[in-house]
Amino acid sequence: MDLFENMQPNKLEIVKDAYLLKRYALANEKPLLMDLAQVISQAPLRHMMTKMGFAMSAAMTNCGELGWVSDRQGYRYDMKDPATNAAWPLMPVSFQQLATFAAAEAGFDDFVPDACLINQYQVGASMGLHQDKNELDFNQPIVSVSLGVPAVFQFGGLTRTDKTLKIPLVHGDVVVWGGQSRLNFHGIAPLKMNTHPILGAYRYNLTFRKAG
Ligand SMILES: O=C(O)CCC(=O)C(=O)O
Repeated sequence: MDLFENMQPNKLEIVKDAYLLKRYALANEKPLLMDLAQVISQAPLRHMMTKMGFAMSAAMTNCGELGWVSDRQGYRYDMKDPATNAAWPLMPVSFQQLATFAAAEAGFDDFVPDACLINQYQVGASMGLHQDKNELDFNQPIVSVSLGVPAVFQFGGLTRTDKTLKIPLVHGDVVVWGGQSRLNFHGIAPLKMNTHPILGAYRYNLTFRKAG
């Protein structure tokens, strides 16, 4: 049976308080992609280290007041890019607006993110199941934008071993979760080889959070 049977075509409820907004980011695609390139040129993508000393599979950078970083000391938000000791690039207006509007579309009004983590996946790259728990206020939702080649988003429950739903994501899709699903485990299955006409062999993900 289709996971999203009997739903509106563009706004699909994944579980309570979690929505997939199909192709939602395409309305403002051009500025979004230009701003993405600009942010990456200011704060280049890099493979951060885990606490255990392994390089993360996705390459990452950030924009906004706070950036998510990982190194041998663990995960945290930092106002500065540890590679340069400079502030992260400002969050572009196209990013802010997309996050705020998408959150409202999913029922979370007045979301103003202060952190945008940018993940770049190449073929084979993945993100293991995890919870987003470094933020101060779990009443704030998470807005996650997919760009580039398709991927499979895994969305589970409140424990790591809960069954996960497998949600195919394509360029422009936005997933928003909060409320009862704010702390659900989620991840990305290894990226399959593919090519996007603008972004090439890569998938980019923008994850917006109110971290501080
Ligand atoms: O790439 C994605 O769609 C998910 C990213 C994610 O879960 C994260 O950055 O915490």
